[in-house]
Amino acid sequence: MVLFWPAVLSLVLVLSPGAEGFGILPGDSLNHLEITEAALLNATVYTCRAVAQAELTDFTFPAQPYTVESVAKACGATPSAKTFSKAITDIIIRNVRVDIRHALNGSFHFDDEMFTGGRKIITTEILSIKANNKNESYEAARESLGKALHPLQDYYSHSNWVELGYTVPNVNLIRSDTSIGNIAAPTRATCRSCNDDDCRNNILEDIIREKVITSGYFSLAIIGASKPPGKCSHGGKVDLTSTIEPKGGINKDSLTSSHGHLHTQAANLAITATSHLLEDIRGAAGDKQFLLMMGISKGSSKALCFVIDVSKSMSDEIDAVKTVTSNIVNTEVGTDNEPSVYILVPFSDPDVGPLTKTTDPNAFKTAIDNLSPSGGGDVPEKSLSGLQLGLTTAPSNSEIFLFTDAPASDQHLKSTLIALIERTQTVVNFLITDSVNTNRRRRSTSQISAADVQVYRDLAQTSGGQAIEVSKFELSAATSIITEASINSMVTLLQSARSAGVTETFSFIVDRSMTKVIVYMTGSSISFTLTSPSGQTQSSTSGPLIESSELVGNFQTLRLDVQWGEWKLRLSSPNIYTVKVIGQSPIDFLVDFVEASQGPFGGYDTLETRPKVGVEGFIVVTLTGSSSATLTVVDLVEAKGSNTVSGAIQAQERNYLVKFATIPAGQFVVRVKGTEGPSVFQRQSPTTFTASNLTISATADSLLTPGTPFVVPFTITTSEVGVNITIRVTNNRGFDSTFPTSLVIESGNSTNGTVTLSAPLNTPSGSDVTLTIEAETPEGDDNYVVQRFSVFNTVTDFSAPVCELLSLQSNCSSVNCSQYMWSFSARISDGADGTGVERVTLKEGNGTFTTNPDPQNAKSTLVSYSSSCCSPSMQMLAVDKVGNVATCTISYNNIVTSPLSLAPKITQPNFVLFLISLTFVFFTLTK
Ligand SMILES: *[C@@H]1O[C@H](CO)[C@@H](O)[C@H](O)[C@H]1NC(C)=O
Ligand SMILES: *[C@@H]1O[C@H](CO)[C@@H](O)[C@H](O)[C@H]1NC(C)=O
Ligand SMILES: *[C@@H]1O[C@H](CO)[C@@H](O)[C@H](O)[C@H]1NC(C)=O
Ligand SMILES: *[C@@H]1O[C@H](CO)[C@@H](O)[C@H](O)[C@H]1NC(C)=O
Ligand SMILES: *[C@@H]1O[C@H](CO)[C@@H](O)[C@H](O)[C@H]1NC(C)=O
Ligand SMILES: *[C@@H]1O[C@H](CO)[C@@H](O)[C@H](O)[C@H]1NC(C)=O
Ligand SMILES: [Ca+2]
Repeated sequence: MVLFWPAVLSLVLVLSPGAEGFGILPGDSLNHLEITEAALLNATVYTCRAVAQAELTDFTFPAQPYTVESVAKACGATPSAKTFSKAITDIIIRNVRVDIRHALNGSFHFDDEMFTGGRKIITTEILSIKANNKNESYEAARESLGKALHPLQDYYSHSNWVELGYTVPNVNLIRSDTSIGNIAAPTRATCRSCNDDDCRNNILEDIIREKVITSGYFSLAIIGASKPPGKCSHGGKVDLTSTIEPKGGINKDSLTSSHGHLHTQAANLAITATSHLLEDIRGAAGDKQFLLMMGISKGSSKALCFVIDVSKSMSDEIDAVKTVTSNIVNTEVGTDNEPSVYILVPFSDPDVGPLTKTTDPNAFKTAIDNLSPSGGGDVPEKSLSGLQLGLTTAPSNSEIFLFTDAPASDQHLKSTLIALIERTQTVVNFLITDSVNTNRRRRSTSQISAADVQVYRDLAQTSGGQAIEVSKFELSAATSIITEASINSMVTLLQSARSAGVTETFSFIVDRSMTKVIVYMTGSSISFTLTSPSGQTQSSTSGPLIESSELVGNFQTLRLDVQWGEWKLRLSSPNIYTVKVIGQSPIDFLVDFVEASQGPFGGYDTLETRPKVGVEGFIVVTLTGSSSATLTVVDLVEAKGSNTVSGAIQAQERNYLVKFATIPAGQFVVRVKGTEGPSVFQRQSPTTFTASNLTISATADSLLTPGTPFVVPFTITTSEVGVNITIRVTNNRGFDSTFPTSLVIESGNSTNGTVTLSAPLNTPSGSDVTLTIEAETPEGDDNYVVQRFSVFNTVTDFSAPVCELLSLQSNCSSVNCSQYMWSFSARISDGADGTGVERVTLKEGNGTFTTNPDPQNAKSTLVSYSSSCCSPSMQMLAVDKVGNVATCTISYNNIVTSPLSLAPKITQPNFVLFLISLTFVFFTLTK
């Protein structure tokens, strides 16, 4: 089997702790990150090939080793490189996090012979992933996927599966309804002592001979270690059970582990097992949905998300949105700019929603066309609740457009929204009509005051978006300008806000990868002077440096003549103003705050909170869109000034760990510089980040059962004892929650609390809920933790559908196959207790394939197929409603090989005896 050596050692040193599970040790050992990345890249390549085959388009395998960029390109989805990279990182983070959050729970690592517990984690997460994908909750699916893969991969390192001589994965680990295998009895001895230098033969001969499955025991302490007599240990320096008789260990985590001589076999089996699990998820989801889970789509991979005030006064605005949506759908569908998902959130007061989330542009258009102004009126509207739903529904790093002519009636949500913006790094643009700035003549009470607009401005600025104030007549023009840039996948070169009266010169670099450069300014009476790299200057919109410009309301756009090199832009205004420079380029970056784990294995985990102010801090930067770009500088730049803190970069191929001696107080952005060949590039995070003196952490199981109270414990820590902390808790689904509204920091500098969430019984399985817990000191220092939980209903259907052949006809002969045909009909059923057949699709075969509902049984589907005899076999995939997958292979001339289904009823054609193949297997595994 080909072993993939990913080009990236990437997050290895950053995120992967060493000791438990495939780790990072010297030599060419493979760790969880590499195993997972190799399998994800491979599964994506094969899925894209299947899609290409179905669409009759060409497909070329990328060269080995695969990379994010080469796979995205082979998939015809080059602009998806960033979302693909993010999806892989999200899955890997969840995998590696298991070592940090569940270091000592044997089930998560198949230690301590905890086979039942380990399999339960895997199979439960698989069902949850399938439910999430069906519900298009792809981010939740990725989180569960990472969590499922960790124990699955560890099995091959920590059990004796490899020592038993198996060269294929244990298929029962991803099935719920089978025996895992011949597991050693609790009292049965499995190992003898060995010397650390040579533990190759420490597993007892009878265990090997009888193919008894066991795994190593693991503990950081001798006291309290519960290794029963005669059992194997995990082994290695941190595992103290390996110092108790029988001494030594059996793990294959690296080449230098106790059974390091089997590391490569174990790692390869882990890759294959990961591939099988992915194949199962893909079968249940369908190819296109699987690719969406991986962040790959034709087009831009970006969401188009509108949050619209639909109260009475909004009819002109709604018409403008209809026009702009039509234009986008008409011009972008089928191009590289086509959005991957469309989201619509209408709001007034008290109504928010219903939410529309669809991949079908026409369904989106219809939803927009059906909007009509109603309710609300001359009162503030629930704009922030609408935005909360948009922010928790759109994928991370999206761009949202909010339309309103009213102040927010729910301003208490402002800090929650800032938390969501910082966590998702989504850009929010406000299109505000009827504000005092744009409607000076009218003096209606419904106008938005300057103070009310400030809430929108603050949110826009934190997210790197614009707060555009225009008249109703200018709205279409403003919307076209701002959405055009968004769907064109522009990168941010510079973004800043300044107080009234400040004059400042900003600089930005236009690099060779850039094909368009646009400057946005919001404010009034802004004067500017542009200086090009060659030293030319220009202070008005007409001149050689500016190709075109538009001014609508408070929003000025300059499209620059693209000249490589460093530009300068001097700005001044008697009023507050913002400036943003964006450019079209494939090269971009992802940034995540991480913290060093205090756990036994070290490593770094991503933060779901603000980083701690005034102390050492770390971020991980990933460059996307170029395989040859190198990161050279990472700075945290004050958002309202120019002070910077520079980071120390530790390069790890595609990813970088960046260490800052002190995380600054106040708002800051992340600015990176790098090189690609001779070109120097500069990018900036659109999002503005803030650090805090408080730390907050929450750990809860990720699956929430409707109707059952779900408890989320959290801890707040700060250096001052006795502080009274205000707690706010919100969720995006309107679920009931109970929590303490204030907590006092006790001795030990921390305090604990719990949130109890209750999802109503009718909440659909596979949906998710985003919970935000906020903590604020009397001085206004605040921090939060944002967590997403999957809603998951217990599943009782573990059986895949079965295929039953009803009739088969053929007159194929060995000569001239093209003159002859074969055909069959079959029933695909899911059993009386099954959830029913959801979908049957043709996987291989060139014939005509049709499916029809079974008039006799609502849980079954009828299939008919006819094909030229030149294509002698076919394969179809049958999926039930909870995602159990079966593959049926049928050919006209084979023997029945696996009558697992009901006995085939064969209608015998008049003259020839036919031999039928009816194999029934779970995904690619033949037993
Ligand atoms: C790559 O994926 C294909 C399709 O799922 C699978 O058949 C193959 O075994 C995988 N290769 C590896 C090395 O996992
Ligand atoms: C609590 O914080 C104070 C002030 O920073 C510090 O001196 C003290 O050591 C902390 N106590 C604990 C138990 O962490
Ligand atoms: C903390 O503050 C809240 C609200 O400000 C107040 O109701 C509560 O009594 C305070 N708790 C203590 C222990 O002072
Ligand atoms: C909070 O909970 C943790 C873990 O359950 C515990 O170790 C700690 O002592 C608790 N702290 C307080 C202040 O109750
Ligand atoms: C954190 O604490 C320091 C010193 O106590 C203080 O100067 C600073 O303003 C605080 N930071 C925040 C974000 O409140
Ligand atoms: C379908 O046709 C293609 C090209 O004609 C051929 O390569 C392929 O093997 C056929 N598939 C089956 C299942 O017969
Ligand atoms: Ca079933």
